Amino acid sequence: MERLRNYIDGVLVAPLGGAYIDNYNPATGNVYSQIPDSDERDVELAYEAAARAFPAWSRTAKEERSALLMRIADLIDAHHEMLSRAESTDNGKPIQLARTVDIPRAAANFRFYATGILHLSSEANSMEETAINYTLNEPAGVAGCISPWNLPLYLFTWKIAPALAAGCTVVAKPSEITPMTAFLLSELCIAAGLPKGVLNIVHGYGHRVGAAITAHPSIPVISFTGGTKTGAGIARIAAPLFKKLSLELGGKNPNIIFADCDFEQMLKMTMHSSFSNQGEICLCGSRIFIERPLYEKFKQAFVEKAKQLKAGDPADDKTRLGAIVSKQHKEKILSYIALAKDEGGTVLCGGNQVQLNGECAGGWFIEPTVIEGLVFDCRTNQEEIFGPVVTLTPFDTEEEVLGYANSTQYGLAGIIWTTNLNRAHRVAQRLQSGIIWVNCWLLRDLRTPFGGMKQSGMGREGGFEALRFFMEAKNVCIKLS
Ligand code: TXE
Repeated sequence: MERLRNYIDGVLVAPLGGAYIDNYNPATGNVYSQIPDSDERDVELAYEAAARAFPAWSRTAKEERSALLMRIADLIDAHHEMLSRAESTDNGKPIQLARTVDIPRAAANFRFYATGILHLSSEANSMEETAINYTLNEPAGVAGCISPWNLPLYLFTWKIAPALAAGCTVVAKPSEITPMTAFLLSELCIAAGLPKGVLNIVHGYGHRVGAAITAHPSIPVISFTGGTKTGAGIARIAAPLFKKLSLELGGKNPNIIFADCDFEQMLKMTMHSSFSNQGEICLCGSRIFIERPLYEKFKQAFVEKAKQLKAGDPADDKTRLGAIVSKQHKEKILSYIALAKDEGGTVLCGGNQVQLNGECAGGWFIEPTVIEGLVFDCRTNQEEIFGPVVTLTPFDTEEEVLGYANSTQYGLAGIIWTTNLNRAHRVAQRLQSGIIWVNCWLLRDLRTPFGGMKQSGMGREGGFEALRFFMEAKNVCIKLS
């Protein structure tokens, strides 16, 4: 069975403790590889390699760093099919999604920051005849990057690309649930000629490897994407060490549908925003609010479409709903469906685990599930489920739906469907979300700020903000004589 290795100081190495964790294929329920169960000693080795590499990398000309990152992007493109298959096997997502979203966007992340760093400028502030100030942006040091399992390579590269472009060296940890493409990336980095120690990838559990990165006294910057509870724990450790923190956490996003929307376009996109990646995207719209005159028509059409969406083998080109990432997560989703029923909800379709045949007989699949009849402030409508489960709630006024939409502890994304431009602006302004899509979903311009309000996180990724996050701004004030 394949054993993955850590990528430390430019080479692939076994964990010092010699222990491994089983890695499952969610579509079959079988262990298909093993990943290092690394500990603080491996993190320390990675840190030391990154610290040794930092002086040279941070002083490497931007053009040279850029060229190296472009080379990695080219290698991702050159291995597009292999990486797509690996992502689909490791995560359970449909191969079609990995091919069209995950892997192309991983390459795009590298290209975006490889070119972005060439355009980053700094400010000068003149105090007329008295003095002139200018700002230096200097790489912050060794950066810690911790990423989740839902969009494995996509979110991993969304952190390490800006960190490396900014001139930081990196100790990174992918999710132990989906380690494969990060491992394959380490092979591509070696092939690209990335200098040793610039990027180090340590595999293992969050409470061991992630915690060691977070608590490391000489890693001044932590970029994390994952659950809100984990993020809070990281913040508790990082705060007294005065680390710079970027936290991208959970969401419970509202999808607000007004009766004047373009119905067909809305319906098609609402299927995606509800069930893409089995609902395991922090930006999915899991609470669907429908203006009352449209409620019955929407409900009928949406449930009809949801019933047609069948879970299937992720490796099949035609599959649009794959496997749930882990057995434990599948149980969590099913427990929320049971809770929804306890809370008085009516399951309009789905609600059950799916039993496939053949190779996928032991896999973890759940039907697309649509629930109505719940009050806005019940647990089902307040807590992140992170699966193919949505609730439907009618509303009569803008004021009412804004109250529902803003009622959760989260504030990551919001979706608005309307052809009334004034209303779109008005509602967008009052939604407590860091990212708002009007008449679309998941349309991404990498220059825009990406992140959430309230308990959905801290800071914004994307654009120059991500580059500046990995840098320290230093003001130099020169008095003019
Ligand atoms: O996330 P975790 P999990 C949500 C979703 C999901 C829940 C838990 O609701 O059900 O989070 O998912 C590492 N110190 N999202 O268990 O545990 C861990 O190893 C440092 C939303 O995957 O937060 C992994 O690499 N690191 C989300 C990463 O943190 C620790 C995407 C995320 O794992 C750690 C995924 C610790 N103590 C899940 N414990 C989104 N917003 O995109 C764990 N980790």
